[in-house]
Amino acid sequence: MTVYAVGDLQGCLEPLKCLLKRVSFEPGKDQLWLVGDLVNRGPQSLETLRFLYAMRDSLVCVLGNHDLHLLAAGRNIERLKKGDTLREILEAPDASELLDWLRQQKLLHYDAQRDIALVHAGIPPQWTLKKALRCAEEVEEALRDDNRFEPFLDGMYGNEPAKWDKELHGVTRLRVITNYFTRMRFCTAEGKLDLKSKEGLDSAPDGYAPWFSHKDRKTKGLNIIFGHWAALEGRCDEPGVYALDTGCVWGNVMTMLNVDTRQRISCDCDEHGNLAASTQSASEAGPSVPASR
Ligand SMILES: [Mn+2]
Repeated sequence: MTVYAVGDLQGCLEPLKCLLKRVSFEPGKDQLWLVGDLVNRGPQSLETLRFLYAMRDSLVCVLGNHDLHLLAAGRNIERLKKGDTLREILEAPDASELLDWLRQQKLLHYDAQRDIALVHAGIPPQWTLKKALRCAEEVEEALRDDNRFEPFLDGMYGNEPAKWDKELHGVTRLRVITNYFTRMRFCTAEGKLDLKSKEGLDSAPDGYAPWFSHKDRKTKGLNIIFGHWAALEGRCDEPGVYALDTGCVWGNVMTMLNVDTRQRISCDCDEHGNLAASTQSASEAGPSVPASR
């Protein structure tokens, strides 16, 4: 069995199919890890979700902010926004089956054998892995609980409080946890979030740094795969931390990491809709550039 992890799909199905083909992915034998943001903004959100659902036994999936937004829209808790491409899912005859599967997914996955974690945005610097897993479980339980699902979705939106406090309770507590795992980019060493800056490393507000670069980060030494931050273009200098969102939906490439060998490959669509692909050795940093460009 080989484990592959892929960056944010956002409804881009063809590049995903291209990558799976290139690694000769065998469902039932190999495993595909998804960093979340399976849908939205891209051209084939419904088809992507159906494709994944059909191979669900070969997947490990963590949820991203766009996936949670879809779940909220599916319960009429949040309206679709300009630029959302989720309506086709909500109006599909198999919508409830797809969304029921989605809400069973995790916020944080840890593979003990490989000592590697999978998360959409990141793990805040002040949390150990053990603490992070416990917090993720609190949200995962609310997602699966019919009585708590809608109150959670309703209370999930918002940037405050900006920082974790163990005394927090109810949906406020779940909101901070969810913001860490699904929306975080920059924070302070104590884990105070800035959710406004979305650009690259040089856009950090004073006193803030990328979640992974704080020197006292308690998950140092743990391998972590994350997505969400397209402006990093797949570059992350922190040892053992793998950035996989290479902005496929924004016209760039989709990146896949062989979790066992750490080799990266990527696929994109050129202007004629043909797929291009390239391979990069594990020692090179950053996303690979398609051979056609
Ligand atoms: Mn995201």
